[in-house]
Amino acid sequence: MQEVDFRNLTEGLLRGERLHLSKAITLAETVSSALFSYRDRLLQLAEEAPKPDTFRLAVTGVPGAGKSTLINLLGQEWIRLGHKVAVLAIDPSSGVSLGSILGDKTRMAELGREEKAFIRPSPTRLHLGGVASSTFETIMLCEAAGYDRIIVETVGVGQSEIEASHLTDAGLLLLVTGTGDDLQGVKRGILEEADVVLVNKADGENRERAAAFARELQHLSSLWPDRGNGKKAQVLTASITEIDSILNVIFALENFKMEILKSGNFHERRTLQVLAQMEVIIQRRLEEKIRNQQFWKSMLLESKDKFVKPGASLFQEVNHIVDKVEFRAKNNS
Ligand SMILES: Nc1nc2c(ncn2[C@@H]2O[C@H](COP(=O)(O)OP(=O)(O)OP(=O)(O)O)[C@@H](O)[C@H]2O)c(=O)[nH]1
Ligand SMILES: [Mg+2]
Repeated sequence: MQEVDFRNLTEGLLRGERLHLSKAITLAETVSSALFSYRDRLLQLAEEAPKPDTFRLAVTGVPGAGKSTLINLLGQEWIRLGHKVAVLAIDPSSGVSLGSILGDKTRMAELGREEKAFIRPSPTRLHLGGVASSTFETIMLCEAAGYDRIIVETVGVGQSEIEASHLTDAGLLLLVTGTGDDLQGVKRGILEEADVVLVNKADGENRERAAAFARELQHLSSLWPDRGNGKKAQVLTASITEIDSILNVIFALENFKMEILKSGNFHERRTLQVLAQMEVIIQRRLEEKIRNQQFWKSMLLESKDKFVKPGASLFQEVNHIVDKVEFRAKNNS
């Protein structure tokens, strides 16, 4: 990368150009050591850039619950209200990702055509570091480009939900009736990450059942512990066939945002997230530094050679290498 390309990239990013935002995210995710200094400058710049008043939302729910379909509508409504919307996906499992990315292309087609929308399927399967290791940086870049409503969609129920909830201001959980998502099937841990719970696909034959399920959940939510913000999850029903139900979701979310802003919980939560990210990013950078040093590469090769013959000890080698790394660090300081 040349200096002039970098300048183009950052200027375009700050102007809010989608193409430049895309390229900036790719640079932030680079594994090429030649680009690390550009990446670091980019992130610093993005951090310092003036940003709109932003709101980050995690959308979770079992596969097929209707997340992408809902985000498509939610995003368009937000844009009509004057916002710029970025949609990111966290997808830890390589198996599903291709299918869901293809599916999302069609399910979010209308939103994708909006000038003020940016949709980025997650390339997490390319990461060595596991689940969406750079989603935080991606969020920051989107905000530097002027996007003020950031939606993080997760695929599957599990680790990615927890991850997403640590990166966002609010959690929207989608449930559907009649798919084992009854009360026994709903994992408590997942409910606890939600600020707004949607019983989705409340239409046709499902309508009554969804309403009853929502009532049960609302009752249960009064028994769940809150997320430390003094607020119980709000339960709603929704269907793509009723635009009013989508507007209600927006209303509930914006309301929630206003309340946590007022109570101070919004800033408290973001500060904790920054501190948690600081640790994660430092660890990643340290690993990167070690991995790129010649001594590390030759040490690994040497150790691997020992395993050509039987009898070598895994843990002896591990300890030996860790000691050496520590010794070098001490002597360099
Ligand atoms: N009847 C009805 N169907 C819906 C509704 N919302 C979504 N669907 C359908 O449910 C199916 C799954 O929707 P998606 O939006 O792809 O679900 P998802 O949660 O994003 O799925 P993954 O990304 O695979 O986890 C699609 O066929 C949608 O058309 C709804 O409100 N009512
Ligand atoms: Mg989806």
